[in-house]
Amino acid sequence: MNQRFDDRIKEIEEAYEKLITRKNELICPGNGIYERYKYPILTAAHTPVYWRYDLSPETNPYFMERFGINGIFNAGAIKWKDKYLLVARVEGNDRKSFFAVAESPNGVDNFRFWEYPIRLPETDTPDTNVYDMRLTAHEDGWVYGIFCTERKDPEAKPGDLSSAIASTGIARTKDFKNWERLPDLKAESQQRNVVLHPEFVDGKYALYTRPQDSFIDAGNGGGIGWTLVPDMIQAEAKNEMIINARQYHTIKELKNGEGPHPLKTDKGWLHLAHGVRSCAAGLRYVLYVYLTDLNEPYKLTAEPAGYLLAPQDEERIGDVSNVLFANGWIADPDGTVYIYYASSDTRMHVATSSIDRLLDYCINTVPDGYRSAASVETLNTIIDRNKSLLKDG
Ligand code: M1P
Repeated sequence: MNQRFDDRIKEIEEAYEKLITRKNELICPGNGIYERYKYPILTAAHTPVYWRYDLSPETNPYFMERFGINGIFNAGAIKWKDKYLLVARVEGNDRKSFFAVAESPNGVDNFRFWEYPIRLPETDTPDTNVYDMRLTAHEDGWVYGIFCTERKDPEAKPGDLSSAIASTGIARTKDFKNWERLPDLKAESQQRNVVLHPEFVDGKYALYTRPQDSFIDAGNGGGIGWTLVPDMIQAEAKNEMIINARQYHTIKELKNGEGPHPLKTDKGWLHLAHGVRSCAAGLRYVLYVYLTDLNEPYKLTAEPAGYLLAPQDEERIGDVSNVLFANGWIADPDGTVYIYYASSDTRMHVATSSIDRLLDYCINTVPDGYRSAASVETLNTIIDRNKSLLKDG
């Protein structure tokens, strides 16, 4: 009999169950474009107790953690068999990330991890770290998981233990348990934030890319790119064309990257992306949307000024503070959109909106005028119109 063990296991399992089954609450009235929710939907504490602890009083008499989880963030998302699935980036205390599926019956709470994390096959050059999977149920019948694979830079000088190479890993599945690993995307530059478009374009697979000069810096990378590849088994990014560029003094001045794959709407492809700028506090990551042509998804048709979502309150703080990042969203048949976003490389949240609202926001919000005076003009137009309405009313 080990009373300490028995008390601790009971306390920890009860707290876990309470956390997992907690009902989420909408934060109202919101800004009309989307609503946030009160509680994060996935945190390190949402990982099963039997992942973190050895449950045997013989080998773990103090009932202590044997495998620490540091954070859960940057999850891909998909609706599958009527369940909302997130393929989350799980980062252990050892700084290695891996993927694990968490499932919810309603998309906003009660997310529960499947028994085991994903056992992702490696290529001949093993990945040091894998993260940020984007899921695409492609019209070819496979669900693709495209992710970043990071390895030490073979050219790093002796003593430089930080330089790394970011490439794009590709895997596919039909059940989220068994994954087939395909060769990494061949590209001239380092790549992160690569996303597969769900439909063939001109009979080819279409990829959103993010060419970058080095592991962190986009450098001359220019923005979100687009490339067509004849097949995913020997995928190579050639003739990348920038479809959503970075701009001076905007939310995406330093770099940007496609989020999840765009949603098909009757007004075009609706995209979610992140934009990064530099400031005294470091890098600030926010989320924004843009719209492209239905038949030519590489042609920009609308882009509101500024961000859709930026870190607020506790979202501002975490392992990498002042960061919102999204690589998953789900559109239900009734038009509800679940935006899954991570804050500060630490935890996952959800915000809800609808296709109609996001399109209205995208099309009817004035684009960036790139000058203070242009912003004042936009604001004055709104005030003038409202003043005449108030007078008439
Ligand atoms: O730390 C913020 C994000 O930094 C990277 O994103 P990007 O390549 O656009 O700068 C990624 O490492 C991402 O996982 C991380 O959330």
